[in-house]
Amino acid sequence: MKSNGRAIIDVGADGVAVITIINPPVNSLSLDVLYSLKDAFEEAFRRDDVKAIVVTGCHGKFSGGFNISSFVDLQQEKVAQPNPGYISLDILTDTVEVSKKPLVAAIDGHALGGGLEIAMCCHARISTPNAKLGLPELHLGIIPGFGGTQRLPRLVGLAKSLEMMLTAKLVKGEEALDLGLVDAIVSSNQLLNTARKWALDIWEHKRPWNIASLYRTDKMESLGEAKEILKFARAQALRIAPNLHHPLAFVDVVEEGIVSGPRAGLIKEYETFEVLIHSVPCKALVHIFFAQRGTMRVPGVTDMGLVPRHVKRVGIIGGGLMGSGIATAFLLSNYHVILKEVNDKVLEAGIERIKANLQSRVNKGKLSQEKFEKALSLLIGTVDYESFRAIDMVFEAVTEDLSLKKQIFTDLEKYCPPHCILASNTSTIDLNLIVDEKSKYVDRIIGAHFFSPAHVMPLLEIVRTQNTSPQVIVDLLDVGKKIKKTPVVVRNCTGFSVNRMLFPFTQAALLLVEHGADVYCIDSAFTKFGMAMGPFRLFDLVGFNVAMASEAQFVSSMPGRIYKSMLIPLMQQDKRLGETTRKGFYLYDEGRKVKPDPDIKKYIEKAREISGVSIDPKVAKLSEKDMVEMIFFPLVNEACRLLAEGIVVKASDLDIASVMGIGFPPYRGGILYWADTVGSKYICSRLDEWATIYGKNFKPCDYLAEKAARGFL
Ligand SMILES: NC(=O)c1ccc[n+]([C@@H]2O[C@H](COP(=O)([O-])OP(=O)(O)OC[C@H]3O[C@@H](n4cnc5c(N)ncnc54)[C@H](O)[C@@H]3O)[C@@H](O)[C@H]2O)c1
Ligand SMILES: *[C@@H]1O[C@H](CO)[C@@H](O)[C@H](O)[C@H]1NC(C)=O
Ligand SMILES: *[C@@H]1O[C@H](CO)[C@@H](O)[C@H](O)[C@H]1NC(C)=O
Ligand SMILES: CC(=O)N[C@H]1CO[C@H](CO)[C@@H](O)[C@@H]1O
Repeated sequence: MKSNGRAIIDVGADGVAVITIINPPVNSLSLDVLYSLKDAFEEAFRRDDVKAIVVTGCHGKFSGGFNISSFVDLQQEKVAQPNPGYISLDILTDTVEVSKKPLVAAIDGHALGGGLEIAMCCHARISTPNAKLGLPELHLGIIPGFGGTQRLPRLVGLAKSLEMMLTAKLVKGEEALDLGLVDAIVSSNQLLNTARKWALDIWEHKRPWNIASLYRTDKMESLGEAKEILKFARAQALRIAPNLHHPLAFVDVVEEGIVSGPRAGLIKEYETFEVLIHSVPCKALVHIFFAQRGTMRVPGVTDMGLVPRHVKRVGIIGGGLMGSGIATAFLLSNYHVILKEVNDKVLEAGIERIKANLQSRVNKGKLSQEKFEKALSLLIGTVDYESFRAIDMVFEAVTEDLSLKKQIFTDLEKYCPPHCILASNTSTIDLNLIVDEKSKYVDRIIGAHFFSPAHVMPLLEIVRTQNTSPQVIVDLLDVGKKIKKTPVVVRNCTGFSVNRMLFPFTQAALLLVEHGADVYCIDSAFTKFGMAMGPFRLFDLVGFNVAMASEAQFVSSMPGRIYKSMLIPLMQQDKRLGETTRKGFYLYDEGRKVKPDPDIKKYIEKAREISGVSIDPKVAKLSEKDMVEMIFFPLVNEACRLLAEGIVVKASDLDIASVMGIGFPPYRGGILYWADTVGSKYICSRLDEWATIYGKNFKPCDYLAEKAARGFL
């Protein structure tokens, strides 16, 4: 059987045994690694020539934590259940931590999850300044299983440990030192020697031999304080995700350790872990973890052995909202950016927007002054194309106007070098129309659809035409990853993946309101479901002008499936345009506090009158579950169409698009994963039922109907 990593032991002449975890690329933990570690520890304890022990990783990484693929094996019960209790208690607590020989962890790179839990069993920890330490289990729907919930509070204090666990926050070397999570910081090349020396010093009593992390009390708050902190943490856990159990489980397990002692805490920890690993949110979050990485795999493109070309200089045309956001994203990732505008005045405004974007990161403490200066130094503004002769990739983000875009691409072809990738930010224009089919350059034209604000929103839709070369797609995927976006490759269609899914969603919401459902009840049903906001709050955020412009496109691209409501146009007439005018479906005060507006009723009544719809008592009394279904199932239906039409290549890409572009709760696994848990038969039957009452907009597409007949998506 293929081995999933191992640990090796190497005893030096100084009497220090160095135990190295070896499991590239991230030194993840597996049962093989753990059992091999156990053997290495036992050998070190047994051997008379070993005085002290150093545990470390390799290739600049300590350990990325338990291999997440093995979670899937556990959930599907493909492997014999490794007993977390056995690993946590018998191995880590009763063998390693109680060792009579000093143990020092030498940490470089990541020490995450189980990796940090092993390091916390050691008697001292030395790290590099860039090492990142943390327990990110929150993101996976579980709690740590190897003692993390008990040892972290005892090393850094209760308040700090709960904050770290409930935000899944990683801390870097310096901060870890301040917190007491590590005992010293040294550079990478001194790491191992310092750790060896430290271990020997403990052995020779030149340094204090700290008692086991598990039994330390020096950082722990008094019982009275602890109660307050736990209370606060529970409130925080409920706020983070009222639908989730596992954030609360962190607090319960930590509390057990305080009330009944750390050993009882360890037992409750692994028992809770075993339950959570089989929970629906954990499965969904693990699915999202892999789905997100999976967007980088495009059959027929990324499996051809192509290597992404090096992109160093990026040109951006148009310094408006989108262009300046895109420029900011590139500058933050150390790319040289050349921003072109039509004249000096507009150029200056664009540069100011970029500065403001960067400054706001400084203000939020997310960017140092030094990095701010560095980023700005990489930016060059221009009003002509001369400097475009040396760029590798260009993003066009000018006003949405076909003839303007055509002109720009003609210019670009003249000035940019032959290898330069030509990307357009168009959200509405068919790329095939922008570039003359006969152009020599059609193979390097690609769409790059960012979401506003581009330097903040994580998703990037990469739009390929039938002529875009696989190399160019591979290049843009790589660039997207480097600027910290999650790229999803799509084919051209109105709205691409995200806006196209959103359209039927907003349409169904309008339909329900005209038939008698309450705007604010609908939004509340969606926030309870776990969305950041409901459809009407979203309308306000996007702005009514944008929403109506988008509707106009769908009217021509999906004729026969449009629900024409006058509700928003009526509000537009009164200059209520959404959040920017402080009046939309809600009222917004100075501090952007949101309030429902009773006046909304009169617009709804008028809209109803125009469409000739009367209140349907059934709709007026819909349960929250029904509201969510009637608005989300049309979105599921559209997602199925996107798959059937080949706009996206796999369902999991739409799960990511829905989570990152629409705010669908990741712990429900994304739109199609969720649909699968609800059941395609049920979805189809409800859509059929509504189609007969409210029109064919609801009618399930062939793809969905077929899946329902077969019983899965
Ligand atoms: N046990 C845990 O709780 C745990 C462990 C590791 C990583 N993480 C999370 O994953 C992120 C690290 O990934 P990145 O994207 O920054 O690194 P990366 O993209 O540099 O990682 C390289 C590859 O390793 C894979 N990978 C990383 N850690 C893995 C693991 N433990 N099991 C299986 N595959 C793994 C990734 O899918 C990726 O393909 C962190 O943000 C962290 O929150 C959580
Ligand atoms: C996790 O385990 C799987 C299967 O055993 C392996 O293919 C994969 O490379 C491992 N991942 C990491 C990050 O170690
Ligand atoms: C770029 O895309 C955005 C968002 O889709 C669109 O509104 C805009 O018109 C495009 N161009 C510019 C210059 O922002
Ligand atoms: C390359 C490609 O897929 N082109 C399509 C873009 O979208 C229009 C309208 O849907 C189609 O007609 C093109 O074939």
